[in-house]
Amino acid sequence: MLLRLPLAALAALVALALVPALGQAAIPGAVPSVEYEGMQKLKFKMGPFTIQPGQNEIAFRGIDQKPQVPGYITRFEPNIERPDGTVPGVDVIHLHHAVWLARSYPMFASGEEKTIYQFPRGYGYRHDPKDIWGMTDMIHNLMPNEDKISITWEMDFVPLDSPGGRQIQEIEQTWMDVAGLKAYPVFDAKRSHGTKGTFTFPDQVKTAKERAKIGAAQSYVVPEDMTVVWTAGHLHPGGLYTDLKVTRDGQTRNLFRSTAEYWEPAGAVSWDVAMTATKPGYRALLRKGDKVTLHATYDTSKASWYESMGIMFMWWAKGEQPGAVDPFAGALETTGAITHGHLPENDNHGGKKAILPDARRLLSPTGPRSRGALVEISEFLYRRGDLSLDGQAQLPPTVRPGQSLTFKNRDAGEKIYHTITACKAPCNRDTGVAYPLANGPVDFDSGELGFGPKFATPTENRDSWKTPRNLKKGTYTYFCRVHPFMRGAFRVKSGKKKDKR
Ligand SMILES: [Cu+2]
Repeated sequence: MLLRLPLAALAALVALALVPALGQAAIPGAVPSVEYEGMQKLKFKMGPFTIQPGQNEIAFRGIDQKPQVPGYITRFEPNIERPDGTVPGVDVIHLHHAVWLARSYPMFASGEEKTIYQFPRGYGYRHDPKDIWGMTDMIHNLMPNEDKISITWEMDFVPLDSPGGRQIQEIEQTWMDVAGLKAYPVFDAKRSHGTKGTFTFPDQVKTAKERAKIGAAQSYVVPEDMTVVWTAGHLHPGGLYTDLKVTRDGQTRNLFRSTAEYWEPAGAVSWDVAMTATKPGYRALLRKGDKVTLHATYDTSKASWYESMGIMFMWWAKGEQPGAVDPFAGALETTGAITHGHLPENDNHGGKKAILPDARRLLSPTGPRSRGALVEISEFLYRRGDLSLDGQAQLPPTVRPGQSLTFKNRDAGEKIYHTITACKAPCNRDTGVAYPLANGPVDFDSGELGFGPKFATPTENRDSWKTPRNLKKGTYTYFCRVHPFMRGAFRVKSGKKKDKR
């Protein structure tokens, strides 16, 4: 339960710079600020941090700078940037997630969808300079080289004693999470899950193993009358929408659907997306005892999605606010609007041209390379059958039907985690935000091979994995979900002479 950890347990405080917001490239199509008299536009930057080659780690950090006077945060705009101020491509470095914490609870959060929090006029998060701030984040380096990244956030801040401050009412937040609260609340949305190409978690969960992933924060019982004034969802690629629903006296109504609106030409498969948030006039009245539940729906028609999330942050004011609509009595507008436009960091979609050989056309290895059922992974290479290698090492190692090949991650000691994840052959095109996908003819996935405490790493806590024994004859291509430029192949074939390849 990371989010309940005392912040004193966080890593050493990191110096944080307050930089002027002037000259910053505006986010395209950003929802406009709600202006208040006396409002300050602040930009904070934490870092730069050195991001290790291939890093996919959860970090805990203290934040030692924040507004020094009491007031209200009315807008929050998260991002990452390089030391030169540019935003890296999402296919190179991405903000898997970042959660800003205060009073030992999530305050703001973002993933690569970079939703802008803009609270409606008259409402804000009350900041007390005595609050202790921290952060947990996961910056994912998809490349095998070191990088430097800062996490930035821009805030509209209205001091309590300013004319604007006196017009603002405090709102509080409830973290709804289909698989949380915990540091890494994830579930899988595979093609075999759900119906008609979509899967809703947890509604369509069938197995006990999947059921165990349902989080305590999937539901929330309203402790006193309140009015929800803002919410938006967080999903990973493949995500279609998150639904917040409310149940009262056995009846259920929709509270809000946050929809993933994709610019991605390949559809719901990448981070080239924005989530819808509630519109400025949204006021949903909840009564004491109402049960609010969260549901996350993924597209499972094109690919399987591993380590997926479904989160909605629900912001509310106490009591019945002016204009509040009781979802059981009136017509509540349950759809919203995106908070920004297409982001240029998502422009490299990938999959345009073949840059590696088609493994189905490669011969099987001969000589010493042909023996042994172990494939070691080191320095971002599958040492046998990696499509970027040459000669015998590139040829797909073979295994007889009913047997399996073992993969062992030798990079695990460097805290570099790899996966072996099925992708549809030839799986040899250029890497981008939408390529490759986990869309092999059958699903297999090793999970992230590596070690570390489950609450603080995405790993499986093992460094090896065996291919399924039930694969039919043929050539199987795979990639690493953590470093999608890594591609390999293996082959299931009988020992008979006619099986030439
Ligand atoms: Cu990898």
